[in-house]
Amino acid sequence: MPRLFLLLLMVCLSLVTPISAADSNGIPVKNTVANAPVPMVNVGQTIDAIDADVAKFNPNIYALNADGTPVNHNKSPFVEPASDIARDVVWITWFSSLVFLPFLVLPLLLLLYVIFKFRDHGDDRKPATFTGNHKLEVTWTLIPCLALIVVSYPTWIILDKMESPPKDKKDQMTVIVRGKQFAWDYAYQGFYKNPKAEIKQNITIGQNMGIQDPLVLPKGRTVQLHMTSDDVNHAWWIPAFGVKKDCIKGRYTYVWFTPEILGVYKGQCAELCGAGHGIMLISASIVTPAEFDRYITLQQAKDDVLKVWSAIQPAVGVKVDDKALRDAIAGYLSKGKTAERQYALRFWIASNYSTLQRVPPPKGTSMAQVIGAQNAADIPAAIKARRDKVDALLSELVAHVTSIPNIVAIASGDLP
Ligand SMILES: [Cu+2]
Repeated sequence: MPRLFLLLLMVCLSLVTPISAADSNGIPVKNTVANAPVPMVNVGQTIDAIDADVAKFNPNIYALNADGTPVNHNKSPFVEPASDIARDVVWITWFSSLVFLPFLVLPLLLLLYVIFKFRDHGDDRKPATFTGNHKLEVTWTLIPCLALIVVSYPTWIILDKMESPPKDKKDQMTVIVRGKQFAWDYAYQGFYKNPKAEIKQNITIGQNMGIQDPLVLPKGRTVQLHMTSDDVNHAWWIPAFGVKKDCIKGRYTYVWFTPEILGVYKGQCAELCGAGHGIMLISASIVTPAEFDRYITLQQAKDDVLKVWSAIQPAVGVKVDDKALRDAIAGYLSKGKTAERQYALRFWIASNYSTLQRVPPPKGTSMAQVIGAQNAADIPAAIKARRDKVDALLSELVAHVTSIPNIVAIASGDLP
């Protein structure tokens, strides 16, 4: 019997292949599904560069395809591991399961065998009366001990790795994560690649119109999340990244991982934290490094867009005041007219309209009334009309004041 155990143990070990099945960039060769472009249901809006950025930087995690399936589905680390840590966690889970599987299966088979073999055959045979077998007892104590040692060694290595971010900070970044009933704030702290630009790049995101902002991260750059809480205990958890950590008031916990696959990832607070715990959702969008640089540029112009947004999207039932809108856009441009800032204005208006459509309209009103449309079917056209209005005024005001050659390229959908 001990030989059988050993044999099975060896078979199990040989079944488990190393996790380093990766291409030359260290990216797993599987999971091509997640690299496919994420389709976006963005009713009525032309899928141009701006809308493509909105889908990446402000993905609608509630959006459904025409057949009712989610546009951005939940990704399991076992099917679509999306970080280095996730691949390690999945590997150690399968490895330990396979090592321990014989201890579940073999005693059951042995028990069944003994029950049938030595059952009462009705031939008056007496049961055996021997007790104890030291060799056997020592053997079946030692083999599980051996299995524990076999599993504990790689487990310890991975646990240690999860607690020890890579020492080379050159290609890393840090984000402070604050849990609060019932949302998350993210403060991008350090972009070690360019320390001089860090102060400029310090940005904080959280909620917009009550909708949780996603954590946007660049593919291939290690991120450290330092987590804390403003009130009760929460836990930040995105399964596909293989990380889950408690956020505790008054202290910092942390995780690190390197996102490896582009796409939108969904998670959830994993610590029962109150009445709104079930809707304390988490989302993350992994983008290319170039897209991430653009995201940071957009974030820096975000607050300046607020006045333009209030002018183009006044209170329910109030008409857009063209003069107020023109003044707001002129005010925005007075702080800078670069192609990036013009693009940022157009992006945030599109992004805010995408968010607005996810927010339930105030009681007694409809989404059509909020947008200023005749009826539900008219909503996309009404939004497009307002976006066109901003674009037209932007072109007019920029051309009026100074010549910005890129405005033509931007208007035709090219990215700055
Ligand atoms: Cu919670």
